[in-house]
Amino acid sequence: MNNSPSQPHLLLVYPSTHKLGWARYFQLPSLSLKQVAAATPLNWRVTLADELHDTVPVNENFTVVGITAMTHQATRAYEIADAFRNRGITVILGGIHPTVLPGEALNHADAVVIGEAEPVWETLLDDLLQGNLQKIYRAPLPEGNRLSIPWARREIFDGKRYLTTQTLQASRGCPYDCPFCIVTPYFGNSFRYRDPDEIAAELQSFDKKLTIFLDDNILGDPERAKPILERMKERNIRWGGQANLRFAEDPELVRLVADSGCIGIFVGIESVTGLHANHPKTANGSSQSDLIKKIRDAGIVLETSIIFGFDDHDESIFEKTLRFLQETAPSLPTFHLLTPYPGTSLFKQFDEEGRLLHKDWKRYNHSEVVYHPKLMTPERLYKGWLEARQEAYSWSSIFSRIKANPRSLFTNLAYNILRKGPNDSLAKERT
Ligand code: B12
Repeated sequence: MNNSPSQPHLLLVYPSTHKLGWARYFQLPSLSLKQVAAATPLNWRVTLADELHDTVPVNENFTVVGITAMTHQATRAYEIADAFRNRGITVILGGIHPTVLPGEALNHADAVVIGEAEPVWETLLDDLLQGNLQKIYRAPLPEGNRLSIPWARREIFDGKRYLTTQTLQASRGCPYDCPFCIVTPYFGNSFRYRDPDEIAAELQSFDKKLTIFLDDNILGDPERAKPILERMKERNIRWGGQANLRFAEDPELVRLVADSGCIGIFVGIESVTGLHANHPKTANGSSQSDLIKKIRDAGIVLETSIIFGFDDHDESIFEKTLRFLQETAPSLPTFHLLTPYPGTSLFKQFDEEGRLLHKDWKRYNHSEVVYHPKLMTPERLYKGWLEARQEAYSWSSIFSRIKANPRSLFTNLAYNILRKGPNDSLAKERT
């Protein structure tokens, strides 16, 4: 690849509002930007500025700057975009927030990419070089169930330290459509899988063991997931990923996950009431407790994400949740505050009901209450969330979970200790 002054140069920016200290070395690099880099023609030079590690070089020159933004990053993304545009440098915004609110993003960008970069990025760069840049590049809504994506360009992470840069996707999309989630409304309800041979070839290119799948639901289609798990087992890979509890309804899949070098599965339990009418994920036949038990018995480390603040949650939800966690003992519970992200049906509902406290996007981060809960005050919800986190990571709770997970005792202990620190300091900082 040449590096001549005439070579077009793309700067990709991952905005961050806070510095993480040593914890930055345990983060995963942005797969979104890795894929944008992969879709960039090879005659372009590509540089990454990840604000967790780097200062964004706002005084340097680039042919174009591409910035990604989730909602909590949008305000910072706009600041960076404005700084470049004030110097006459072209800025493109993409990612979930600009996809949902392209009009807002266009106040800070020369063009916005709506949806996935792959189908439109090369055209955009050609238009730019020919002085014909359009304002909106809209990727068609994905269809069918085949996913073919260019291999990630991991060299953009060279020189930065992350937990691993070996992240990839086996699929995109999710078969469900939860009211608080943006994935299906904006990326369509097609669940697309890559060819197992293509995934195997990408895995083959990895030199270290630790690999993280960043799918919405890596086990969402058991018949497609199984061949991938077989290959990871053959290659002796250590891997983690996100799924849905219902994978435990298939005993063969559970066994395969356990045998395939899985270091942990993250699942959204969302609410232990499991009752809210529009929650399609909750058990069809088996209860959440049964499914957790099956996963635990197979020795799989399970991280469960709980959300507080649904409309059927009153003050008793905290106690009920802690009791549920004590009884079911998943390895690592995590707790989030319900956040109505723009573009979701939840956002529309709360906005129409006048329940949003503000639209200060940087505070839409799962750890602040940004709306009026139905059955308690925002303050009560916040306090309950903080206390639940603290209680779940008290030594007695940790030990009772570890006792219930004898097949992965040391891993569980290590993970829980790593989690306890940040939970304790958050509680200290905010109470
Ligand atoms: C993997 C993942 C994570 C990983 C991220 C790992 C990493 N560093 O890559 C982890 C677990 C760390 C994570 C954390 C969080 N996540 Co997350 N995550 C996802 C998930 C499941 C996939 C994202 C992904 O990488 N997809 C693959 C890439 C290739 O696709 P993509 O991001 O859509 O990018 C494509 C396009 O959007 C576009 N694009 C993106 N950026 C740009 C930029 C330019 C210039 C261009 C041209 C195009 C472009 O092109 C890309 C390639 O096609 C999504 C759900 C989803 N399906 O989007 C949620 C999601 C993005 N996360 C979400 C949230 C809320 C969070 C957290 C805030 C949750 C929390 N409080 O803990 C944190 C924030 C962490 C942080 N660093 O700030 C929300 C964001 C909602 C919103 N409106 O902001 C999502 C959409 C989940 C949801 N169901 O609502 N997440």
